[in-house]
Amino acid sequence: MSIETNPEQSSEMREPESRRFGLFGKKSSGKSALINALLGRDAADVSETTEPTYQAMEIYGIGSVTLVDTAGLDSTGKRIKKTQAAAEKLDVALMLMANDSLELELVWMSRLRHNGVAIIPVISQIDKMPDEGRHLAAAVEEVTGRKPIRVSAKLGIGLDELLDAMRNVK
Ligand SMILES: Nc1nc2c(ncn2[C@@H]2O[C@H](COP(=O)(O)OP(=O)(O)OP(=O)(O)O)[C@@H](O)[C@H]2O)c(=O)[nH]1
Ligand SMILES: [Mg+2]
Repeated sequence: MSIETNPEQSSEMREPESRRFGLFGKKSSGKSALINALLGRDAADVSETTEPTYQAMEIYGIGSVTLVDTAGLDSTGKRIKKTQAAAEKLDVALMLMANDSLELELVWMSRLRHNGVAIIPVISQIDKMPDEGRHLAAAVEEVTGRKPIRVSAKLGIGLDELLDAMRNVK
């Protein structure tokens, strides 16, 4: 058995007990920026994610977690296949939504749930929205029955609430 000596290091390896959180959303929905905001440093590539990347972090109350950054849900070919493969090895999915076209997100949420993955719906980039994402959050809640967490990776809004949700997810 191999042991990860530096949990801060980006790695595909993980401690056996670490929970896996995958970040999903269309291209440019802010997945990598949110990972960086959660980690408090520039760890994920904010230009383009071609395949799943793995970052370890400690969350008080959970311990070590692995954040899996994925290619956009609107990717095609090899990229989306890798995202599909990554989705099968997750405990929790953060589903990022930054606009009101939600078809792909809804399909993926249903697929993930079917595979036993818990879902945390997230409205991202709320600093860009005139009402800070309230309307979009209400629409998502109406369709999914879940109240999304509204975040801005840029301004650091909603991160504590998101960490709470990550801590408390069943
Ligand atoms: N204003 C604002 N811009 C953001 C926020 N989050 C991300 N961005 C910007 O939006 C663009 C896309 O962000 P990324 O984090 O790269 O998005 P992504 O979902 O990882 O994109 P892909 O890896 O291509 O799928 C970048 O220019 C970010 O700087 C945010 O909360 N507010
Ligand atoms: Mg990215």
